[in-house]
Amino acid sequence: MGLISFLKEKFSKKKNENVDSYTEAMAKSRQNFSNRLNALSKKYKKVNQEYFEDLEEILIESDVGVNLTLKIIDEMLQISKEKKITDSEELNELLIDHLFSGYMAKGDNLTEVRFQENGPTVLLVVGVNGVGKTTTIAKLAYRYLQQGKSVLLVAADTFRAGASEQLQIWADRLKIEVVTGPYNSDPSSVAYDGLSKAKKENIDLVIVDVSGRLHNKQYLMDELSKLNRVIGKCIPGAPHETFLIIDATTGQNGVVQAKAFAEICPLTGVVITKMDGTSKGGIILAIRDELGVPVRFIGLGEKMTDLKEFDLESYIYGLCVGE
Ligand SMILES: Nc1nc2c(ncn2[C@@H]2O[C@H](COP(=O)(O)OP(=O)(O)OP(=O)(O)O)[C@@H](O)[C@H]2O)c(=O)[nH]1
Ligand SMILES: [Mg+2]
Repeated sequence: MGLISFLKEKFSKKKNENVDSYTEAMAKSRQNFSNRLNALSKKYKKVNQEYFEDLEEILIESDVGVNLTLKIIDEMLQISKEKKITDSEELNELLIDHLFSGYMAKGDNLTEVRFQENGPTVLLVVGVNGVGKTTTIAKLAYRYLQQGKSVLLVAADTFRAGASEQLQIWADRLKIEVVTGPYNSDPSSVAYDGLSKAKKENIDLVIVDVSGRLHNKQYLMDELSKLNRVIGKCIPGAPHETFLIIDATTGQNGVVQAKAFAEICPLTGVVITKMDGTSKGGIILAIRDELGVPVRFIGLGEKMTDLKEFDLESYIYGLCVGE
C-alpha cells in the first residue's frame, strides 16, 4: 500500500487533533501543491518530458528548493525508468512516498525538548528579526508549563527597543518570571543572571531569547559564541538545545538564514513559524535537506496553543491529502 492510501486510512478512521490542525493551517499550501499535482496527472495520463518539466515547476513553486527539486526529479526519472512506470497518477503517489522517505533518511526525528535529569535544561532560541522567536518562546513555555515543568524566560535580546517588554507581557500571561537587563546591556551578562537564578531556584527549563541581527555576521557570530561560552560556564553542557526559528513565509530566504546560523552555532532543532500564512509548505523539506536538523515544532497561528510538535505524517497529509 502506498503512503497516501495508508495515511487516508489512518487519519479518516479516528479523529486526530494534531492532523486536523495541520490540515486546516495548510489549506493554502495544499492548494498550491496537491491540487496542481492532481491537475498534472489529468493533463498527462502518461509521463513524458513535459510532465517532468511541469513537476519541477510545481516543486520549486512550493518552496522545496532548487537543489532538492533537481535531486527529486532525477530520482523520479530513474524510478519511472527502472520500474517501467508510465502512469502519471502512480508516479505522483510514488513521489509522495519519496518525499516522506527523503525526510526520514536525513537524520533523527526528535520533537520534544530533551530535559536534563539534573539541573536546569537550557534552550537557546535564535533567528532573524520578526520570524516569531518571542511568540514561539511563549508557546514553548506554555507547552512545558502544561506538562508540569517550571519555566524561566531570559530576555537576552537587549538591543531592540521593546523586546524585553514583549517577553514580559507573555511572562505575565503565563504567570512566570523573566530575567531582563537594561537596554543595550551585554546579552551574556543577562543570560548569566538568568541561569544563576535558574540554578538557585532549581528551574526545569530556561528559555533564552536572543537578538537576531544577521546584517553583521561577524558581530552576531562573536556575540553568539560569547553567549554560548558564558552559558556553558554557568551550567556545564548548556545550552542543551539551540532552536533556529524560521518564518515559512520568507521562502528560500529561510534556507539561506538557516545555513548562515548553522555555520555560527550548532543547531539541535528548527521551528517553522507561520505555516498558516504560507502557500509554500515545501520549505520544511528544503530545510531538512540542506541542514539535516530535525524540525521540532511548527507554528500554526498567533495564539499560545498554536504550536504543534512536528509530525511528518500529519504534514504530508496536510500538504497532499487534506479533507
Ligand atoms: N500567523 C502566525 N503568526 C505568527 C506565528 N508566530 C509568530 N507570529 C507573528 O509574527 C509576528 C512577529 O513575532 P515575534 O515573536 O515578535 O518575532 P521575533 O522573532 O521575536 O521578532 P523580533 O524580536 O523583532 O526579532 C507577531 O505578530 C506574531 O504574532 C505563527 O505561527 N503564525
Ligand atoms: Mg522578539
